[in-house]
Amino acid sequence: MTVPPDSGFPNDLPPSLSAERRGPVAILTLSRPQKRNALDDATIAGIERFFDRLPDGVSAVVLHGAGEHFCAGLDLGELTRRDAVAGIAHSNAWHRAFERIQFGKAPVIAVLHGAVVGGGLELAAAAHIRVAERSAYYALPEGSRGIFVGGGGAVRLPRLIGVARMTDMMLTGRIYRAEDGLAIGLSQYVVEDGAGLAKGLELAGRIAGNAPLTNFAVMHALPRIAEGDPGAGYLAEALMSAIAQDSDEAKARLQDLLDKRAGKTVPDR
Ligand code: 1HE
Repeated sequence: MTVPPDSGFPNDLPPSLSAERRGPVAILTLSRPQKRNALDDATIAGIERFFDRLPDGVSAVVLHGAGEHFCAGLDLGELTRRDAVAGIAHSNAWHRAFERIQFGKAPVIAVLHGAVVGGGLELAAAAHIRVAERSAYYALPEGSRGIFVGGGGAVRLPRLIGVARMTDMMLTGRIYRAEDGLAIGLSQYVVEDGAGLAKGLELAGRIAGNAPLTNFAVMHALPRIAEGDPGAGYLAEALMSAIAQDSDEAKARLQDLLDKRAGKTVPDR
């Protein structure tokens, strides 16, 4: 079983992926635990299709992995000899798939456990929020395997942890455990083993309750503003903010707060 028939998900996903719908939240599971969820070409193409054709009404996605590990990265069994042109095409296929995650229709929460290595870390980096169970660990074994990242890691990982830390991971094979990954920005949350999916679903539920325009602005405007020229960023921010606050939904939500119908901004006890 990969996809329930009435879920609205593409019915041509590979067996290495399974998808489930819980109201406004979709769960995509890397389902090849016998190969530690290594990413072969069919899985990468399936990820692209899944995020490209996310059904209407899905407002958040939780991505996780079956078995003991989130993902062992590139399927090394498929790393046959490719010439440079074929190698570029292969890398571009990963770029396309992961772009659909980062700049798709709905925020994505990656729930991480066990190995989050190589292409698995590149996949996780394309998500908007990462929840790590204590068992999670991060590495870029490409360095010791004589290759280089090819799934967008050179672009996304320095933005999370800085060029110096990524350089160290690649040159020395350094492995970060979950707690250290939290400290350096690889994940935003660490939870106990086995609690990741519940945490991911809780966060997805909150995200799905946001105004759609807010989620759009955070996914599509924020990273471009943060990485671009500040002058253009202030302009884009002003426009985005004006559009968002002018929506009926924003007005209703702000009125709820003024009328004491909305929750206050206070930390959990
Ligand atoms: C695999 C892969 C894989 C496992 N491709 N088959 N990634 C790596 O360099 C990580 C390589 N994998 C490992 O270090 C370990 O497998 C793990 C630490 C992730 C898990 O260890 P363990 O003891 O639970 O499993 P295992 O016994 O090593 O592997 C179980 C099976 O999964 C075994 O196959 P089997 O047929 O002998 O049972 C392994 O061969 C298979 N397997 N990992 C293919 N990666 C866009 S560029 C990205 C570049 C990269 O990602 S490079 C990093 C690649």
